[in-house]
Amino acid sequence: MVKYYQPEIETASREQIRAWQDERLVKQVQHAWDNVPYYRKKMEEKGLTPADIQGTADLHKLPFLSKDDLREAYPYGLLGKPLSECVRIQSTSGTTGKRVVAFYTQHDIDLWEDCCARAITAVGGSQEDVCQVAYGYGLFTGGAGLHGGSHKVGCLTLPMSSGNTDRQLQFMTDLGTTILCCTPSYAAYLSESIHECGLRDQIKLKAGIFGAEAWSQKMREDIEKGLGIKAYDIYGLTEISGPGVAFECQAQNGMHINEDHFIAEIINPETGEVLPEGSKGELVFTCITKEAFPLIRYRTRDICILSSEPCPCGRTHIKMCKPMGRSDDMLIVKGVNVFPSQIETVLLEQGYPANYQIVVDRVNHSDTLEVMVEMTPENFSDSLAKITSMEKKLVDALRAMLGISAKVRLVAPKTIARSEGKAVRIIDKRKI
Ligand code: DLL
Repeated sequence: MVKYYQPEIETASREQIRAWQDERLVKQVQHAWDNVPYYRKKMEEKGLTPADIQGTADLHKLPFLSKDDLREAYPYGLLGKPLSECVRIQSTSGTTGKRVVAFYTQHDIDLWEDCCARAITAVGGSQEDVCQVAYGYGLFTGGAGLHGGSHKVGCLTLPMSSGNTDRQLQFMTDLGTTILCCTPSYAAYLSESIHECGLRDQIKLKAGIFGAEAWSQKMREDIEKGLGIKAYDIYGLTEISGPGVAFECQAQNGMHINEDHFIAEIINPETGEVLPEGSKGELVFTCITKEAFPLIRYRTRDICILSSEPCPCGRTHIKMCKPMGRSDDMLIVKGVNVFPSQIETVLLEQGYPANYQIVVDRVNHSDTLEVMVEMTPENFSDSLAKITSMEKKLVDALRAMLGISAKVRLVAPKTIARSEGKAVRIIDKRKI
């Protein structure tokens, strides 16, 4: 029996899950009311007291929290426990504005690591595995979360952090890494490097746990083929603990949300109205077991769909699809909504690698959209006529997908800087 597969929790009936959520939500609202004056004020502004919240059926009455609240309350305004009981902070990877700082008690760390352990177990991980954690360590939650999860499962943990690719490959081959955890862009880069160094026969990888940024189905297929593994998605955000809020099982068809710790809702991002299951909208989380940072109805800005269709793996926790974009980083170009993931889909479908940059600018009051993408070593050419014809094909495909025209610039392989963490794919000069 694998230790971190917890069937009594992960395959509980929907009624049982609902009963846990009802009970824990009531307790959490009382905890926030008693200990987080910032949230108590928000409830009072809506004329609410904890007595109004008897279970999940009342969740919709509660006020939302957003990144703006976190900035306003920075750093301690949303703390639910005295600082003396907190043992850790983690912080967002964002580079603009004030950073978001999240606090953890030891209990919170334990629950977070349990969630990551579930994710590792779901991809077949056990104490027989060597787990290479190549997410960034430090303030970013990726390294710390998967590291803790790997320990709990009992894997031999390689705390590599991101970067230093030569060293990653050396440990991967010398120590026989079987599970790789990193961003999908770094996984793609590692795959490229493994092929270049002729190491494909020397690696023992069987699975990868890749998340923290958007990646398409086509990118999954490329990574799986390149590394000879199964590539699984993992989702999370610093505010709600970090990776492991949701994770993919072997069905590779959506990520199970750890519903004994988090309640998920989908709302209309414009109106805040709660939408029925199956609708596309903004994902909102309520943490029902966290002590130090008890966020209630936190708006993630991630656009998503939830589904409680039975999963072949037997888990009953609701699944979220891959985030389909963000309600806030959606680009509006010439009045048209453009999701970077649509552009990536076109590029990959046309046989280009996921090494691209999208540059948006405004010239003479009119928006311009430029997509810079690398040629592959196979289709690389320095013939101007050939490049022009390849660019035209991409321009047409992008117009068909987006409904607007984009300028395409093909560049030589390895021209665009590689990312060791989250790739910087959008440069919106209009905001600079
Ligand atoms: O990215 C936590 C994480 C680390 C998740 C490692 C998975 C693996 P933040 O830096 O706070 O936390 O960024 C959170 O990243 O709101 C999503 O927009 C995006 N994101 C996270 N996971 C995925 C994913 C971490 N699997 C923000 N697919 C979230 C697409 C993701 N986007």
